[in-house]
Amino acid sequence: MLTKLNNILQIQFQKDIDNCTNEELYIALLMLVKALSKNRPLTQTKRKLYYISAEFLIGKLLSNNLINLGIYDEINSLLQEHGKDLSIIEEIEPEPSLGNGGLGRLAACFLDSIATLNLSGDGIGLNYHLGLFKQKFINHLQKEEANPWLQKDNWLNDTNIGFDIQFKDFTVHSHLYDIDVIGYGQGLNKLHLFDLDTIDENIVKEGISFDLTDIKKNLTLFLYPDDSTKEGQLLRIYQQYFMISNAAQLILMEEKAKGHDLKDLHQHVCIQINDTHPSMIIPELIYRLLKEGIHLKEAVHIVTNTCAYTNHTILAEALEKWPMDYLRQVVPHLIPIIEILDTVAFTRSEEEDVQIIDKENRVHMANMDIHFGYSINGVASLHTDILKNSELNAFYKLYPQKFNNKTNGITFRRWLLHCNHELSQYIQSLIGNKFLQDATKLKELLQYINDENVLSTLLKIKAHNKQKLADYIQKTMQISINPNSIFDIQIKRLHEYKRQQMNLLYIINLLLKIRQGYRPKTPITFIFGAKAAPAYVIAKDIIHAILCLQDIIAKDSIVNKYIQVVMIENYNVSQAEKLIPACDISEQISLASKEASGTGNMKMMLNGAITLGTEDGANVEIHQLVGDDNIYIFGESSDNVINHYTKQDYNVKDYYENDTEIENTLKFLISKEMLSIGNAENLQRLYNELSNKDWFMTLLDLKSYIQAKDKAFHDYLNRQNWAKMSLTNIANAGYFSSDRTIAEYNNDIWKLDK
Ligand code: F55
Repeated sequence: MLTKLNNILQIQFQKDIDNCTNEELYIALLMLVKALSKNRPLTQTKRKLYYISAEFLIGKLLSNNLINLGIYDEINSLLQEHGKDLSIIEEIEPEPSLGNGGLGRLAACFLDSIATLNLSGDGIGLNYHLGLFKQKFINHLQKEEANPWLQKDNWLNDTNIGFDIQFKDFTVHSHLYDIDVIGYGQGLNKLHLFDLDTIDENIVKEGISFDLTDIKKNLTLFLYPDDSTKEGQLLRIYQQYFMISNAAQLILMEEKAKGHDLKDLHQHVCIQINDTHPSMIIPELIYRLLKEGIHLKEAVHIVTNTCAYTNHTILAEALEKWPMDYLRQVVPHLIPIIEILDTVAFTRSEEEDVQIIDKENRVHMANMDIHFGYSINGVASLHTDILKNSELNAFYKLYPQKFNNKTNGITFRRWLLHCNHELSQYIQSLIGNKFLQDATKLKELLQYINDENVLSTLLKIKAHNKQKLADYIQKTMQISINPNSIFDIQIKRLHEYKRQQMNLLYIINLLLKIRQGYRPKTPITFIFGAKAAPAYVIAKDIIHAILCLQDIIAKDSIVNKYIQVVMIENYNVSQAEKLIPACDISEQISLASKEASGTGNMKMMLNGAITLGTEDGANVEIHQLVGDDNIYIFGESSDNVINHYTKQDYNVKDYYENDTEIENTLKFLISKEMLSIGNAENLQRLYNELSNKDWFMTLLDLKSYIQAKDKAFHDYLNRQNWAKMSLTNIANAGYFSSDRTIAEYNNDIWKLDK
């Protein structure tokens, strides 16, 4: 390996390993990995999957690729012998900015598992130049900046593939870049990212604003451009159509190249539609099959048996509905097809809930997916039940056989082996490495539940990871945190339903108690990481309030002995890799029924954190696996919450009007102290929202949250027992391997090797 590496360094920089810089070494390693992956054959199965997604939140790739190629340890020690440090070199890689949250990270975990299980399945998406914005905190406010991540040397392989994409008023020609997806031990697939050569990053003015109408220059600039205006919505439609028309053409091209008859498309291909963003692939494929001379009825049949849809949310505002008029302005050739599909759907059921085109002449993308796909799945068992029994009940009655659950998973290569090297080595020293193939083997750890040595080693590893995180925060943010405090961590997109505001109210409540003389037994560090969508006003107000509180506590010389708040700037995958191994308490506090699954919950559990959560999403399954004693569950059940919404009987005032403690906690948001640091506009708006509306029922669960959280902090003092809980969580995390999830997708939906 040394010879190979030195050869590359020689050709590229006329240097060898002993006198090259870390930057040069990073580039050489990137090239080495690319060369090695070329030696692997592309994965072949009888059928091929295409996973189409607006996001692939892949994270940095160097270390993961080295792990999956089986050469991480070899390279690591080789570098050490020459005075180099792989952990420093891997930092040089910019993080690809191709996703925003759970949906995108799930797609990335899935690609890893699909390749690892040696299934032929490629990802298809877009090559956003500036991706999701970079978050800056200025005057306690989130500011958005462009996030250029594409450097000269990168993981993209240029292809000479491109397609004509026809919009109403003009045609563009796409350009395909591929990233190798290297499985662990075996498997090689592609992530196909489509782009346009005419994109112009210079049209971005201050922050992230740009001319929304200059499609040839802006099409693949940003992920999720602001869609609060008509122009913004049109741009999203342009992006989506560009993605799926490229996908359709690539798929049909590959099928023809294999000599397959397009009439047999569904025998050879399946397409997983990740949320509704790629839904236009359905009418687009029908359109293209018609052009190939296939009759309408047959085309509809073929496409229906090719496409499968995954739902990631029940939030109405996140289920896409595009006005027919907008679609007509961008892709008029799809209009007659959508109208036909709408008519066919109407013949199957006249019920309003299942129509494709609604009374306001908007196309319900999810409805089209369910009628004209052969599978619809939710992403955790509770979520799928809610889809079947309430949200999509009308569809469930129509097509019960299409509905299935696929509880999410995470790749243990990134979320254990890579991010927590010490823990993964230690687990291997205890139970061997069989769990790397079959994650449920982690259960064998349970034999050590009373082994004091093992328990104290687990605590020691956690302490190391906390120290490393503290060093990182010191270095990058110049904030010093106490590594001996409890690390209570909430990291996820900012959304009212995820209830970062409830965590905030807990901290305010605790601050007030400390001022009244209460003394926590162990200091606590509350860590947040979250980006808010640029147009999501209240979410940005919540960030503002957290940042103000962070300051107030830091400046209070009594309170700061006991608690500290740190909000991490620009939370992303690379930071998650540092935060998760250091987590003691994993905050999963969404309003029951609203978090489809969550996957951060699984990552933290796997790394030995204890969940503090509601019975929502996959928390329900975590709870079942670890039992009552190894998790902190609180709050109203999803049934009760759904009832409150149906009856519209939740009145937030009931929860503070006769409760001065809660009232004072709320009022702190607009106290002189907060207003002296923050902006009246933001704080008052947040206060009004919470005290008048509280759409996501923060106050409904606040009391039981406080109780459960206090108990967790109290239990933390019993270190031995805490270590047992931690071990139990790690041991039961095997179920959440994305290898299991993908095996289920394959058995029930894709059937790639049949
Ligand atoms: C982004 C843009 C739009 Cl228009 C709609 C949704 C999203 C998005 O980011 N969704 C998302 O991340 N959903 C999450 O998917 C995860 C994977 O299934 C779930 O674990 C999580 O509960 C869900 O919120």
